[in-house]
Amino acid sequence: MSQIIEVKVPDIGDFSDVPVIDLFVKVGDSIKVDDAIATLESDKATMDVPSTVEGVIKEVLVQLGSKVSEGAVLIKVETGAAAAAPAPQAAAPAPVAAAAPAAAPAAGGGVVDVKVPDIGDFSDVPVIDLFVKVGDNIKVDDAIATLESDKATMDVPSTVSGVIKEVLVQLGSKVSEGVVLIKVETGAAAVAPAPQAAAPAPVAAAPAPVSAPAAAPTAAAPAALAPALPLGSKVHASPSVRAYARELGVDLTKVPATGPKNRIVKEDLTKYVKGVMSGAISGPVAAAGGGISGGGTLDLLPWPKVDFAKFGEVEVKPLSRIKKISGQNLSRNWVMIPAVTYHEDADITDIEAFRVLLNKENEKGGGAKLTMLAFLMKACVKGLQKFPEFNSSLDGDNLVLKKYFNIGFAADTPNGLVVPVVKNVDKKSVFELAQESGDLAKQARDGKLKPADMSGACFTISSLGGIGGTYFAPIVNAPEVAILGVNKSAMKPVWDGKQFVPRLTLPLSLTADHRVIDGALATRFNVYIAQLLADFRRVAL
Ligand code: CAO
Repeated sequence: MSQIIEVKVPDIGDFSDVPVIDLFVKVGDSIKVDDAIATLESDKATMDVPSTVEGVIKEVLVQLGSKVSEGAVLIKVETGAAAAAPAPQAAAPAPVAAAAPAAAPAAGGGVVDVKVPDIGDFSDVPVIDLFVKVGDNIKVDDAIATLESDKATMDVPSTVSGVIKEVLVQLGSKVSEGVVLIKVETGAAAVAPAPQAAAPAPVAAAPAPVSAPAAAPTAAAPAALAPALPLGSKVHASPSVRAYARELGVDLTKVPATGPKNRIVKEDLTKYVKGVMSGAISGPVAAAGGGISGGGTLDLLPWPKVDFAKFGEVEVKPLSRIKKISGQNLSRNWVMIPAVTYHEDADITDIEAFRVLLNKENEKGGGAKLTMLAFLMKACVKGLQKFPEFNSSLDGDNLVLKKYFNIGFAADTPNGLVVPVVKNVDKKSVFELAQESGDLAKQARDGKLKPADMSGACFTISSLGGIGGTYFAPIVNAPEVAILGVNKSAMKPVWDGKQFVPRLTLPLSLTADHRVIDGALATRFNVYIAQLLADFRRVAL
């Protein structure tokens, strides 16, 4: 007996009048439980609305751009024996690529090979993730493994339901279309309950799509806020979400899923990372980008809430806009970059004497005062030219090597730290660099820098030399991969082979992103900068 059932917008939290930004259905389509009908996007979230019934769509009551709220009817579906789409075993399209045809299981069951489907022109693609083991119950569409070619990452879903009898691949195996991944015993005893074609849930019982993933695709799963997956659960996420998680170093088993069928969607990941970084969520984020051997995790406790006034008088001052922005950048860079700081001493006795001499000569002409920063910029560009990895940025699995040489410098201002950028340092004289960095530093202090003055840096120098200090560990200014910190120079006794001689020594502190620059390279760079500063004639070579 067929009947017409309305599928409505479920509970979508506090949102109303949310625009439909994607519509996946049309009249005449066969639809199954959990198939996405439309995507809604509020200013806070994007959410797919899944169907709660199975059947044939008779009417679509919304269109792209329609604004909907809870209870609005999206589609009318004819359900029942005549209208119902075929059971998933028969249809079961693979989400990524057409599944390799599996031998049809005999009615009473049997062992079925699940093979790598058509994966385009790729062959010998490595298995980078394996979600199954012998004895697991698997359902149609459950991910078996993730394959990653140099162009794409793809999950291979199961085309059958049953119990896994054999797993024929392992992490790192290279596979091509037709290779058997697993053998599954299907059939009455082994098969997981098939999604029900009958008994559609009344619309009123529709699960909320954002927060109520149904573990099994039954029509009337109760709505419940998705917790992080219990330990040992399989993670459901698209390849792009997995790649994003790998990039961020996030353990997906810790991320609460809000997508259909308990899938983790990109917004879940973003929300989780924001939560961890702000301290609102106490959760492990893996040490960034897998750059640290051992893949250790970092447990972040919630930010302590203390009533300081209990202990004495306090004054509450809002953070400046610059402090808020730089604070977010610094936190991200501190958490996500596996950074190491390397120290070196540079003998700047001669270059300082030269600088003082030039400034004396220059006094009469009224030209710009030569600063140590200008010499440092020139030396750093020479270093970037000799060691191009320092003039790069990470972009996913690629390293972008820049052929231009723009140097940022940290400037301390009354409102906080900013980083003006001197462009094309390789093409400018030390005098020009002194003049330009001085002008930019003044604009920074006056709050007059424009966004263009602060963008495009390849490498940053943070000079605390005018203040003091011996060494420090600057934070890499992402997406750059290294930063050079300098403190105040001091006269130190240096052994020349025969005796101690007084030399003006500049402490260098180079922090580098270990994903790009290893310790040997960083030390070579530091040594080279020190050599250039010790004998600036080398810059001309
Ligand atoms: N060793 C010894 N003296 C140094 C020195 C060094 N490494 N660097 C600068 N000096 C001296 C200068 O020669 C100058 O002395 P005189 O006035 O006698 O000529 C004095 O210190 C002041 O220099 P300065 O720091 O104002 O000028 P600068 O060109 O060297 O630096 C700028 C400009 C913008 C980098 C600096 O003003 C600044 O803001 N530094 C702070 C950067 C910062 O906050 N970094 C931390 C970032 S992470 O929190």
